[in-house]
Amino acid sequence: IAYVSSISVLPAFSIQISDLHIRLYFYFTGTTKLKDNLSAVGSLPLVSKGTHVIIPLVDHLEDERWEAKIVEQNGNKIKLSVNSPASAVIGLYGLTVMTSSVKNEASTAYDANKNIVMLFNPWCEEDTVFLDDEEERKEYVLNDTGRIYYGTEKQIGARTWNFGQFQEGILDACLFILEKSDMPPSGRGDPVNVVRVISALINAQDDFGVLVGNWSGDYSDGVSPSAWSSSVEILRNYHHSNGTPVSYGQCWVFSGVTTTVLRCLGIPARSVTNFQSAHDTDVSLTTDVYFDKDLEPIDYLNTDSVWNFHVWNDCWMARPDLPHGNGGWQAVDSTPQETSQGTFCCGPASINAIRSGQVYLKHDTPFVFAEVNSDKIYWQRNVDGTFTQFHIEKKAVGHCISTKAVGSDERADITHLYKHQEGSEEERIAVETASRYGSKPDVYSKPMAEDVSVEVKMEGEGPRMGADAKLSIVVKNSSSLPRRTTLHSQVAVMYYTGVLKGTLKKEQLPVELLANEGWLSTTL
Ligand SMILES: *[C@@H]1O[C@H](CO)[C@@H](O)[C@H](O)[C@H]1NC(C)=O
Ligand SMILES: *[C@@H]1O[C@H](CO)[C@@H](O)[C@H](O)[C@H]1NC(C)=O
Ligand SMILES: *[C@@H]1O[C@H](CO)[C@@H](O)[C@H](O)[C@H]1NC(C)=O
Ligand SMILES: CC(=O)N[C@H]1CO[C@H](CO)[C@@H](O)[C@@H]1O
Repeated sequence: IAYVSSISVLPAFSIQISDLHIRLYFYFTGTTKLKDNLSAVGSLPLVSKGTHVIIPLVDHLEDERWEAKIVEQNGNKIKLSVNSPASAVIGLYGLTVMTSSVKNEASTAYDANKNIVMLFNPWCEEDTVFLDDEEERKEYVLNDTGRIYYGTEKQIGARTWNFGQFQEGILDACLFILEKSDMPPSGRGDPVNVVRVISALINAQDDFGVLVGNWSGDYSDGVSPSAWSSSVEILRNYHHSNGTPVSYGQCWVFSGVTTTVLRCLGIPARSVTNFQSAHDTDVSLTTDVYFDKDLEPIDYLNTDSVWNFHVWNDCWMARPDLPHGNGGWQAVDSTPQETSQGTFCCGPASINAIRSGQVYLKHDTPFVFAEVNSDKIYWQRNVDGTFTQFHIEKKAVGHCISTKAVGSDERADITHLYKHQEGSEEERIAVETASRYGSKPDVYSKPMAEDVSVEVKMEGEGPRMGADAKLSIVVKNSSSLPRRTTLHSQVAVMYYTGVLKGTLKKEQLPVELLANEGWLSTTL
């Protein structure tokens, strides 16, 4: 979407406009610094890369091509309308207008003194980011404020966030971020590439990106992650310091800044919160908990964790690179957790592919799948050092996935977009399909005796700060025979990131289930 208001292109000699040859050249510069000397950085605009565009003058503009047409003529002033194709490389362009007289070979070049910015266009049907709903475009592209959810699924909190994508300096900061990436300009017409690069550059890890993550609890030499409520200051600080990473962020800050940058570049985007969000460290697509033979947890193996909540982004685009049906919302996660192809970035992963367990569709679908729909699998070490699974929790992960509703400040629950109804046949098929592509493909191949089930129930709203927590453990037998077993229970406190702080209570109780349904309750 480029508008050049007025460039004076007055021929130095007096001739009739009908005698004039006009030619427009668009140069993709990618950066303001390059405007004056393109050869200095070795990225000369090339016609073959779509970064040097020669625009013909035509009588009728047609869609999907670079063309210009005279729309107004007044004395020796003319006004041109310029068409660009939807696939045009986004970023900064320079413009040169060449005029020459039909009778005279000599031509004169005029450089526009303003840069032109090309953005993605969700209003344009041919554009990959086209979004076919005016209310949704107003929310996901134009709304500069929003809400980011946090807390626990029992006590969901909402934080008002100022995305500020139209505030002064923000577009410049976004273009500066693109400029910092090594992405060749010719790749910038494709929102899949652009979103992937942005997810890498919002975190400072490995590329001096925008924000440094810190979960230590001590933020004395920076700004505490919970003190931010706007992306504006963060992006301005980053740009004004010529790319010095800003301290500190956690997931909601990474997500808020990502929403700003994507909306600013014309890609529909929203911040999304997942409660009970798993972090799978070994691409097993399961959340694994390891115990020794006495059922003591083996801490150094227990690297997978479940966060109270985690915030990432959805962005909207077609996916011509994937099989049909995978366009629409795509998950992208800028919080540095695991590397993808050697870089801390994640996505875009089609949420349709996540829902159906088609984790082999790029990018990073296994990781996002595990965040929302992995089973929690408990393993016990055998005498020979191997592990046998002895319990599966199928509903422990991925609850109340939330985003701000369109056109209101209400919370919209979008869990159904990420996963089928918990426990439904479709959901089980998705989980088992996904795990076949993970590092433990045989997890579901051996049926386990599942006739004794365990459920932990929390009374009321769940634990509150400073109050007692009451929970009960219900053990049920659904077999036709009596069952004898041992109940190992352990109560621990954790940070919201799933990192263990300490153990409060540990117990082993023999349980005998005779009658229809044995049960046992313990409270803390
Ligand atoms: C542009 O940069 C190149 C390479 O650094 C240099 O040789 C050339 O003189 C510069 N041109 C101008 C107009 O500054
Ligand atoms: C987190 O912040 C503390 C204090 O502000 C600092 O000492 C520590 O190095 C930071 N950690 C990281 C990973 O930046
Ligand atoms: C953004 O959304 C809120 C809540 O729906 C609404 O009150 C506000 O007017 C919207 N702002 C814009 C600029 O559309
Ligand atoms: C031996 C015994 O009592 N078995 C019971 C286990 O529980 C199921 C129903 O939950 C009963 O049908 C069995 O009779």
